[in-house]
Amino acid sequence: VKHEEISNELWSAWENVKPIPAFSGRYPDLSVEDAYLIQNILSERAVASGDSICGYKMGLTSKAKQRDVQVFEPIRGFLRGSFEIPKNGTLDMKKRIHPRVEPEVAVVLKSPLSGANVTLREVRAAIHSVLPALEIVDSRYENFSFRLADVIADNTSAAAFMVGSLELPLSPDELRLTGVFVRKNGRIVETGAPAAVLGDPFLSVLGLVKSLATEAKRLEAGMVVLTGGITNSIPLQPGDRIEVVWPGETLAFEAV
Ligand code: OOG
Ligand code: MG
Repeated sequence: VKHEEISNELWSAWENVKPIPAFSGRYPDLSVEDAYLIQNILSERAVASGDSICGYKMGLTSKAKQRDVQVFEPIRGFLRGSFEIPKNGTLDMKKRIHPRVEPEVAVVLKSPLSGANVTLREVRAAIHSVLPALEIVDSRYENFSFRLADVIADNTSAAAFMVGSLELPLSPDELRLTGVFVRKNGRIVETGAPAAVLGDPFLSVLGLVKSLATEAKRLEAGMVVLTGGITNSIPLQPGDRIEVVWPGETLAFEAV
């Protein structure tokens, strides 16, 4: 499989805001291992272009999201520093192909996490804060249509994210049942709770650390982790106003 060639196509699709056909059709043997190698080329290229890797994301950690895209395994991607959008900001739709928004729980770390044998207790001890978040996903593939290896190669559709500042409960029991809803142009379109994410979003962080360990990588202090969409993602059109409402904090933006 031609890792460089595939990563070039994905990079151009992002830069030119032009979707491409999924690779699994053209390269039927494209494996998950190939896909992570391609993703790594994209992350190196992002850093070489002056961007930073400010954290990682997990995807497809809820049943809603898995059904959404018909891929039934959790996946990992990286977050570029330039992906972060300010609270109450705007999302520039001219730079987007077919973006969607989803509510997520973000975790910020106070100490590094590494190793295939990491425990949930170690994950909890390394957490600085649990924060409301939203992610914008924007697949580089035509019709938002892909298979497992495609979406991993495409850095799990990562495009942008927003993180709040009001801390959510650190206790898994409380966090699980802290509700969230999404309003689009004043109407509630999705509701959910962090329990949707593997029953406990900290398990998503655990899975991420184990997955990074296979490449001898780790999470650093200060990194942000998106634990995965809680509900279906919501398609965005120019002019849409989105509010992700958590108890005590609303994350809002306007697509322009
Ligand atoms: C794949 C990325 C999934 C999540 O939170 O589940 C994801 C996609 O939906 O395009 O970010
Ligand atoms: Mg997501």
